[in-house]
Amino acid sequence: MAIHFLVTTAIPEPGLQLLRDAGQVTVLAEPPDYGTLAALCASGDFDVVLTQLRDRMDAPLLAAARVRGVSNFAVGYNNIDVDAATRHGILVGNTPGVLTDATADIAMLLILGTARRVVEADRLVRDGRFSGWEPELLLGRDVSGAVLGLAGFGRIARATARRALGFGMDVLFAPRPPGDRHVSDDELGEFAGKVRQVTWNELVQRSDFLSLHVPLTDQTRHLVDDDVLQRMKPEAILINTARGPVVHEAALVEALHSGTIAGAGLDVFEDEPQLTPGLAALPNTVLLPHIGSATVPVRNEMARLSALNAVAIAEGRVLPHAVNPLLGA
Ligand code: 8YV
Repeated sequence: MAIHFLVTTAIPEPGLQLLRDAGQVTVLAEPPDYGTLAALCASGDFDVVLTQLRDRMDAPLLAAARVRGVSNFAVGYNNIDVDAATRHGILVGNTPGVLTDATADIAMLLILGTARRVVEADRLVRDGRFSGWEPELLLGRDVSGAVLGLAGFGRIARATARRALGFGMDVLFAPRPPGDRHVSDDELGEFAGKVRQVTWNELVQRSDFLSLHVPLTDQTRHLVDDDVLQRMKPEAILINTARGPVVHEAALVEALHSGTIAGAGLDVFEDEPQLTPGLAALPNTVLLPHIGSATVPVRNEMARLSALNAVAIAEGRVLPHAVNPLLGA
C-alpha cells in the first residue's frame, strides 16, 4: 500500500515535492482543530503526520493515534508530548540548525529595535508628526557597551552572542536557567574568553538586555515571572524569540506599565496569536508575529528537513533529525 502523509498546513514546495515523490499527500485546507486532528490521526489512513507548532499532539491524542510518526515543522517541539509518543512507539522529528542564524538575526533586530525605539520612530514619520531634526527627538540607548544576558547557551544563543560581540556588547550567559550548570572552556569553544558564565540570578540582575533562548519545558514555563522582573534593572529590556509561555505575559505587561523594566522585544507570545490585554498599547515594546525563522531559504530548508524526516519514518529508515533518538536509531 502506498505511503500516505497528512500535512496539517501547507509547507513550502520543496518539502511537499519530496513527500509527493515518496507517496500520497493530503494537505488540509485549513489548520485542524484538536478534535479534527485527533480523528485524522486515529483513522488509520495516514502513516506520518507533518505538524506545526499549533497542532497539539498530547498524550490522549497519541494514545489513540494510528500513525508511525510525527514530523514537526519547527526546531521546538513543545506541542508534542514526546514521552507519550515514545511510549506508543511513535517517532518524532524536528528541524534543527537551519533556522539558527535567522532567529539570532531577529533577536539582534529586537535588541536594536527596542534600544533605538524603531517602532515609535516609524510611527512618528508615518503619522506626519516628523517636523524636522531635533536634538532630543526619540533618544534611545547605546547597544555597544551594554550587557547582554543570554538565558540558555544553545545554538541560537551562541549565534546571538556572535552578533552581539560584533556590536561591542558585553555578553554574559546562564546555560540552563533556572538551574545552573558549569560550561567548561572546551565547551565554550570560539567563545572562550569572550563571554562570561554567571548564575541565573546574576544574569537577571546584571543584564541591560535579557534575551531568552530556552526550550519551553515544565522547568522553563514562566521562567520570567513577577519575581524575576522585580529583580531586573529598571533600565533593562527583555527579548523573547524562544517561546511565549517562558514569560508570564500579564506580569510583563504590569512591569512595563509601571516602569519596573524599560521595554520588551517579543517575537512570541504566551497564548499566540492572542496578546495579553494592554501589551499592544505599550510604546516601549517591539512586537513581531513569530517570524524568527521567516526567510525564504530557511522555510524551504525547514520544509525539506521535515519532509525528509517524514519519508524516513514512513520507509522505516533512521531519521535525519530524531527527537526520540532511541526509537529513531
Ligand atoms: C517555526 C519555531 O516557524 O522552529 C521553531 O521552533 O518557533 C519557528 O521557527 C514555527 O514553530 C512554525 O511551526
